[in-house]
Amino acid sequence: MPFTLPELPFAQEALEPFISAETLEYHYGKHHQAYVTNLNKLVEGTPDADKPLEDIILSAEGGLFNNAAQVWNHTFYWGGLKKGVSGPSGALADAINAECGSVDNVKQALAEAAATQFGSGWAWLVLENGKLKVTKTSNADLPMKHGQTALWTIDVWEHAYYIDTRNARPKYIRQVLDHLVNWDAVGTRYEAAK
Ligand code: MN3
Repeated sequence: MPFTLPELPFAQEALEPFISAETLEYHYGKHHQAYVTNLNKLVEGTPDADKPLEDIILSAEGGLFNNAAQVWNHTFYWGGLKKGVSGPSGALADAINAECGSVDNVKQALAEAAATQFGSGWAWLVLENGKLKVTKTSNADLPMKHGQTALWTIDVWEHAYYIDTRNARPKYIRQVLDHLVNWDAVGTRYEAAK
């Protein structure tokens, strides 16, 4: 069965004014869709056509890996965004305070990783050997290729922010970290992974 573009977990206007509906029209409707379309072309008629997405990501290289990983990365990115979630709670909040000192420290580390990722890529909050860690990856690369469990990500490809903040990547990063982190989703992911 072909891979399909998962539905966005929010309305296209839901993240405004920080991420516009126009950005989502292109980023979700064109870019994410293109990765799905390309992935389907690459696996058609091959044994990968019937494999789960994560199996393809873990075994593939080159164009197949890039498209499969980008399908996963974008679905994961959307799932971590929501306007108006005040902050982490429960076990995630406890772990952040114990391991990182404060939520602000985590946000600062994510902002730095996202701003200093040279060229296209992603910054991540991951779980590695049971501990929280902030990382960054280039292009389509992602934590599962490195034995880590992703908890949250921010897309720093130019297509993620150029419509809204033009060349000002740090402004996009700051707005996402201050207003759009779905800490409830991060908490659920943490509970499932720890
Ligand atoms: Mn993107």
